[in-house]
Amino acid sequence: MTLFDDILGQFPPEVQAAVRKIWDDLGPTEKTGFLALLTGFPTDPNLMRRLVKLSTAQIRQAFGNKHRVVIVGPTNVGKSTLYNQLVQNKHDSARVSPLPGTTTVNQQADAALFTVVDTPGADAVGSVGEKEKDLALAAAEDADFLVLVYDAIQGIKKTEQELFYELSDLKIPFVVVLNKVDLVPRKDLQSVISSAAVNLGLKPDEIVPIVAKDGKNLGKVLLAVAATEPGMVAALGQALPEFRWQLAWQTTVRAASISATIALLPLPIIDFVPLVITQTIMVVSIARIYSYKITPQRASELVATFGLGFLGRTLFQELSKLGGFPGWLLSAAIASSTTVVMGYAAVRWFDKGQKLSTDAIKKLTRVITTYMLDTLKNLGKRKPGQKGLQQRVAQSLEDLPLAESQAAIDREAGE
Ligand SMILES: Nc1nc2c(ncn2[C@@H]2O[C@H](COP(=O)(O)OP(=O)(O)OP(=O)(O)O)[C@@H](O)[C@H]2O)c(=O)[nH]1
Ligand SMILES: [Mg+2]
Repeated sequence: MTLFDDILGQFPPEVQAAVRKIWDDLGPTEKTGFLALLTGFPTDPNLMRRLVKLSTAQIRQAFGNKHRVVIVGPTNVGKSTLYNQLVQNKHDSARVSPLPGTTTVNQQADAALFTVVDTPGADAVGSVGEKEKDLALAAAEDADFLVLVYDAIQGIKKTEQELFYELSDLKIPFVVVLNKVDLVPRKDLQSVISSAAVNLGLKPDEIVPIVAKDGKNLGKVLLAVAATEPGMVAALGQALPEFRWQLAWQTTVRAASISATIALLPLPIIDFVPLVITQTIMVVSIARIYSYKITPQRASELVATFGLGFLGRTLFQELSKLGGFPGWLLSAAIASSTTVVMGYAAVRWFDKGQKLSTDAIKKLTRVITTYMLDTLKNLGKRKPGQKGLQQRVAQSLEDLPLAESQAAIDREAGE
């Protein structure tokens, strides 16, 4: 048995297949680095299991290689228009027209690692458009991710509903977008979205309103892809440089919320070993978003050079002296804030080749720790559950005003 099989055997059964698949796709240097990372996990098997379970999505993001996004939906809803927005090369553009049935065959275009597929309308009733529907469904079955497009004016009726069930039965991650919202009067938009959601059995915030014609909210579509399918994040970042910061931020938030829950594990207060692993995987992911080649070993060296583990311990000691906060809350706030700063430092490094100054690191860590303590303190005195804490931390970080743009956080860091 190889070392890898040995380690894999300790993973929870539900993640073994996913990890095996990732493993098979890795090159030799990545394999060595990945093993080195895994052997750094705590030796207590229960602890290790919990950590691996927490990090599976992250691992998929750092090492996964999925890249086929298929756009599907009824006829004339704007699928080809959306496709053209995603395609980088103008000569790959699809034909768009007000006439239903414009697209009759599947077509695909490459954008770096990222392949987008446009399909004909898939809402055939009876024999009209049957061939087109079959083509669209065949492409959908082969997808890593589906973008389901509907028309805000046409709404979701029986045919649209049936198509939705057919596609969601494929068990492929998807996002639902409601196109042409420019044609909906502003005051009606919320109710149009709500009724589409009701008809699809979704929550309103699971539907992304867009204007494919001018690209409005395209970023939200991509972030939805990244949120549901971590294996796609790197491909998205490489294909669409203008969304890198948002993707990196989303990656950071994911890692930071995992870091916070590590603080709930029965470890010696603020044990940074598992944190370093989470942060290393995050750094590998961010590197991939910026098309920067890095091995897991090199990433963990980088994590060490920023010295955030040390800073976290110091901060923990300082703040515990003040009293007023339970230990788990302090650890959670510090673990998440140091992870955020690490993520930002990684962005600066991969994006601009600049190392964040020690002062900037200290300042940002303090600001974000204070913010986290502030937003988490009303969780109460009782230790929250893992899921609850993870969600709260993610939500707080999504609301963090600093994170609106890279420029905003640059300013706060004084860089
Ligand atoms: N107002 C408005 N019109 C749009 C928008 N997106 C697409 N359209 C228009 O809707 C019509 C259909 O667009 P297509 O992109 O061809 O739609 P499709 O889903 O590919 O259509 P088929 O290939 O026929 O299934 C065209 O006239 C587009 O200009 C939008 O966001 N707002
Ligand atoms: Mg079309």
